Amino acid sequence: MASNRNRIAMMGRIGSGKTSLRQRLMGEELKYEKTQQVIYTDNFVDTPGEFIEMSLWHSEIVNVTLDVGLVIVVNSAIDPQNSIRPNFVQTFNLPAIGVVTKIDLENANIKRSRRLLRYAGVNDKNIFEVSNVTGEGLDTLSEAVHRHIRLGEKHL
Ligand SMILES: Nc1nc2c(ncn2[C@@H]2O[C@H](COP(=O)(O)OP(=O)(O)OP(=O)(O)O)[C@@H](O)[C@H]2O)c(=O)[nH]1
Ligand SMILES: [Mg+2]
Repeated sequence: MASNRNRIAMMGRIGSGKTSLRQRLMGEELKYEKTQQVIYTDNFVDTPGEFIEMSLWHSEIVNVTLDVGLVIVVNSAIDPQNSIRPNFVQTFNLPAIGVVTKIDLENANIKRSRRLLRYAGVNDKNIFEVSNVTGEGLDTLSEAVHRHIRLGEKHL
C-alpha cells in the first residue's frame, strides 16, 4: 500500500491560522478561506477547527493522522480558550510540532499559548512562534518541519 507519511496534519481551533500557515510553508500567497472540510494536498491534511472544538469530530482527527507523518498543533496567541484535552497528541504516536501564531498582534499572549500546547502534549522544544502575516519565525519553523517532511514532494 502507498505511504502517505510525507504529509502533515494541521490541527487547532477555528481561526487559529492553520490554513494560513499551510500557505506560508508552501510559499503561497495568503488567501483567507474558511476550511469547511478536510483538505488533502500533496503535503498537508488541513482540518476545520470544528474537528478540535466539537467532540463529535474527535474520531475524525484520529482517522486523519493515519495519513500523515507529522502533526502540527496550531494555537493562536490571541485566543484565551482551549479545546484540546491533556496529552492529546500522544494518542497518535507521531512526531508533533506546536505552533503559536499571531505573535504580531498587540494582545498576543505567547506564554499562554506555549502552556496550552505543552498541555496538549507537545514538547516545549518543539514549539515555535510565528506570524503568518509578517513572516516572523517561519524560517526556523520550516527547518524543523523539513526534518520530518519533504515539502514540495508528492507523497510516496
Ligand atoms: N495577524 C495575524 N493574523 C493571522 C495570522 N495567521 C492567520 N491570521 C488570520 O486569521 C484568520 C484565520 O486564519 P486561517 O488560516 O483561515 O485559520 P484556520 O485555523 O485555518 O481556520 P479554520 O479553517 O476556520 O479552522 C485569517 O483572517 C488570517 O488572515 C497571524 O499570524 N497573524
Ligand atoms: Mg482553515
